[in-house]
Amino acid sequence: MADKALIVIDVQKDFCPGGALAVAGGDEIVPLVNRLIGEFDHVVLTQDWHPARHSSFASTHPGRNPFETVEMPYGQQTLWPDHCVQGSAGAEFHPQLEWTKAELIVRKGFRPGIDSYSAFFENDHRTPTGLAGYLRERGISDLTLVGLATDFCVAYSALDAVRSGFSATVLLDACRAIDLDGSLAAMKDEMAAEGVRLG
Ligand code: VGL
Ligand code: ZN
Repeated sequence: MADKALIVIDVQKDFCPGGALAVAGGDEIVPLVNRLIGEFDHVVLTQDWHPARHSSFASTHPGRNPFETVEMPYGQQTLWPDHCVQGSAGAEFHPQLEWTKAELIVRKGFRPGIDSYSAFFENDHRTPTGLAGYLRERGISDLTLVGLATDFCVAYSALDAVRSGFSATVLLDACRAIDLDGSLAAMKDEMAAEGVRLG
């Protein structure tokens, strides 16, 4: 039987209520995510991990505001409030997340000039994080994804998972969305069209 892993995306303080880029209800998923961590043999976490003055921060672009879009060398990029700065309290995992069992923590978004929503590739869709190789080498082919935010880092990760040859299920009850200009519906459609199972 295919080996399975739970991929827990960005369950960090800055994406929970009170955080710098709070996702509505982001903290509500923690009990369910903890239950899933208990059930899976293999658990991988991702951690959004930006240097100060990261190019995805609106504050880095004079005259720009959060949630606007800019053109970057690799394509369109949404600008965000400063969040998940390396070593800051906001970049820590949610205090109730039972993360100690995780076998790997993938940090992403650490290159100053490029954002990385996906756990597999940065936003140029070309620069790998190394996660695909790690999973393949370990014989893990069946992924269940949960976390924050459904329509950004979870969806990008799930799409890259199927495009990289993994099977991927997103458990929507264990995710919460930012939902910017209809992004949740758009990303759910795209995931379904590309073969991501939505559970
Ligand atoms: C995320 C926006 C910026 C996410 C990360 O985890 O979905 N969204 N950085
Ligand atoms: Zn980020």
